[in-house]
Amino acid sequence: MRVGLSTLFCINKPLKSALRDISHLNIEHLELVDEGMHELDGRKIDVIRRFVRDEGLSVSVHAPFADINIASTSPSIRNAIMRRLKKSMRLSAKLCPEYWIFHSGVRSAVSDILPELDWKINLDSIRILLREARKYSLKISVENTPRTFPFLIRCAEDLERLYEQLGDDGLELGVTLDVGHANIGGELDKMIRLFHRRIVHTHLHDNNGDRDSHLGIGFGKINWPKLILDLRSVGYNGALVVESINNVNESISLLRKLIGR
Ligand SMILES: [Mn+2]
Repeated sequence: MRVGLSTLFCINKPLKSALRDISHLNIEHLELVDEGMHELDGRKIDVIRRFVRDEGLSVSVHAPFADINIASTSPSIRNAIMRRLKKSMRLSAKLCPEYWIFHSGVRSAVSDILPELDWKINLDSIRILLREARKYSLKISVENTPRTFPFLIRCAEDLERLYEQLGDDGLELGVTLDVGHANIGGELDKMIRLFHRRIVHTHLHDNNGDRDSHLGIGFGKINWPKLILDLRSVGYNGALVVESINNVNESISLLRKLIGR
């Protein structure tokens, strides 16, 4: 397992100065968030490529997520969203990331009147993303989202349904276990038990089980020593990506201690 860090906490800072700050931290993996001031373009890709080479880091990319709904029931809006995601994939592929991580679609104001339509569109969109990823040999992964938002894939049951319906296509789709999100649903143990064969990547942040507060590791109620033991016992050997908004330093130190680095 490697200690990683998401740029989520610094997407309000210009990329170059954010990377300068990150270079002082003791990490082995970097997750770039394709959002805010770090929205990917050719120039930023060159900067990132140089940085991760010089620092000897492995890389992942978090897909755009603000205003993104792959289950949008409006064809024109969904087209724009899919174009934005395809652009992210095309640019991300140049970084040879371990994974490109995305969120499921979201229920909308018409979901109650048109039941199942958003789920069907969500499934179609995931198939399109998988096809696009194949073009670039890019590996992609879907993240479990918090119960406090109307996402379509939030809990183990949603993921089971997704994989059941994806059939063979599902073999190419990994799961990013977001530990904080799973904790809100009280499903951390269940997620690991049911999906450890599919979990290829993780996001780590803390909370008190009530809302998606993205606290530093050890600043909420998650039992971190147990989590590390559980991940170890299922043979997880991917990145542990700190995705807190505050206390990034403390989170990295605690995590290093927990995995014995
Ligand atoms: Mn996450």
